[in-house]
Formats: sequence, C-alpha cells, structure tokens
Amino acid sequence: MVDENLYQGYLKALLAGRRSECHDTVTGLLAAGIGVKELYDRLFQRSMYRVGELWEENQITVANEHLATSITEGLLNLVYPTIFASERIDKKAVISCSANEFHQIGGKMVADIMELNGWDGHFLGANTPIEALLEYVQEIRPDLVALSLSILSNIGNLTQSIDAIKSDFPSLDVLIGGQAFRWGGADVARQYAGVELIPSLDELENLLKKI
Ligand code: B12
Repeated sequence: MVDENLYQGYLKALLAGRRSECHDTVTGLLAAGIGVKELYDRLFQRSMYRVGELWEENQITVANEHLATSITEGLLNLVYPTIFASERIDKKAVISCSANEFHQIGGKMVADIMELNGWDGHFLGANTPIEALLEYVQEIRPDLVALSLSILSNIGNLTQSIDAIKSDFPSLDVLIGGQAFRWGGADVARQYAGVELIPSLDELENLLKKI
C-alpha cells in the first residue's frame, strides 16, 4: 500500500514542512485500510530514519529535523480511532524511555501496538527519571514494562532502570527494544531473568498474542 512513489512524495512533503499534504497522505492510507504496523514501519519509521541520515550528512538543518519530528508525532494520533477500537483484554503495560533518552516516537508506537492488541498502554514518553518510573509502576501495577532505547551510550541508564524494577518488582516482565540495539547491547537481556529484547513491532505483536 505504501509504494515507492507514495513514500517519496510523503518524504518530500515532510522535509518541506507541508503538514496538510502529509496529513492527507496518512488519512488516505487509513481510509484505504492500511494496517497500523505497515503505516508505522513503511512510512513513519522509514522517513524518520531518512531524516536522520540527511541530518547527519548536513543536508538538512536541525530545524528541518524538528519540523519532520513534530509533524510525525502529530500524525501518529490519526490512528487513535483504529487502535482504541480493539476489544480490551484487561492487561496493562507501562512504556517509557530511559532517563536521558529523548527519542520518544518508537516508544509511542510500542504503546499503540499494545492498544491495538487490547492492552492499556501507559506511555510515559521521553527521559523518565527512574524514581518516577518506579512510583508509577507501584501505582498502576502493570503486567509488563517496556523500555525504549535509541542511543547506545544511554545503556547505563537503561540497566539502572532494569536493576531498580527487578529489585522492587522481581517478577515483573520487562521488554526492551529500540534502535540502540542495532549498534550493540544485546547482551543486556541475557543478564537478567524476565527481560527480553524485542527487535521489531512484528515480534512484539507475536509475543503479545502468546501472553
Ligand atoms: C527525531 C530525532 C531526534 C529528536 C527526538 C525527538 C522526539 N520527540 O522523539 C531529538 C532532537 C531530541 C534528538 C536528539 C538527539 N539525537 Co536523534 N534522532 C532523531 C531521528 C531523526 C528520528 C528518531 C525517530 O523517531 N525514529 C523513528 C522511530 C519510529 O524509530 P525507532 O526509534 O527506531 O523505533 C522503532 C523500533 O526501534 C522499535 N522500538 C523502539 N523502541 C522500542 C521499545 C520496545 C520495547 C520495542 C519492542 C520496540 C521498540 O519500534 C519502532 C518502530 O519499529 C533519528 C534518526 C533515526 N535513525 O531514527 C536520530 C538519531 C537517533 N539521533 C541521533 C543522535 C546522535 C542524537 C543526539 C545525540 C544529537 C546531539 N548531538 O544532541 C541527541 C541525543 C538526545 C538524547 N539524549 O536522547 C543518532 C543516533 C546515532 C547513534 N549511533 O546512537 C540518530 C540515529 C541520527 C543519526 N543518523 O545520526 N534526535
């Protein structure tokens, strides 16, 4: 459904800040029945990864990147009617980025996939201090916690969060994921019982279907 032509047109509009054109593309895809994961992976993730490359190569400015990020974050909410229409299954997850982790779009997508599968996805967003995360887990008592990591150098903050969760809530399952693991860190999951590294939204959905 997201063919090359559509993707290239969308990317152009995103980089030029043509918000209404991006909006129309996404509403058109949703009206045509695109799946949430396909929309996320093939349009939003692909275009934001491209934004990152262009930014790294100094072909676009920080302002262009911020604009593309802000447009994408707004468009994510267009899936609300779809994800909240799923039948609820009385399960809760807390999803968060580690302390000092400001990349929040991937974590938001994880929360949305949980909602799509009937879970309540409590998404805390970027840069959540460990104490605040623990307090919220204590209050909500979720069935699992999912943590998102984009910058590998932040892995110390992630392991501190896992240590703290496992110390206060030893039987609580923790999922970890995010693009940081493209560069390393996969051994973290093996150091703990009940911590699993999930490489994609597809794998996440497979796992949710088994719980
Ligand atoms: C937007 C952006 C920012 C924004 C983020 C704002 C926001 N509201 O989120 C801001 C401006 C804050 C930012 C800052 C920085 N950024 Co930045 N950023 C990006 C950019 C362009 C897009 C991020 C994004 O939304 N991607 C799209 C999402 C959908 O992809 P995703 O996060 O990978 O998520 C997917 C999967 O990983 C998965 N997933 C994610 N989390 C989880 C969790 C679980 C449990 C599961 C199952 C799955 C899962 O689900 C998603 C869907 O498949 C990326 C480029 C890129 N490659 O992504 C650079 C990028 C991540 N940033 C980078 C860098 C270097 C930085 C800075 C250090 C720059 C600086 N010098 O200040 C800072 C660090 C700030 C910090 N401490 O966090 C580098 C990282 C390189 C590296 N090797 O670590 C990248 C790759 C850019 C680049 N090419 O150089 N950034």
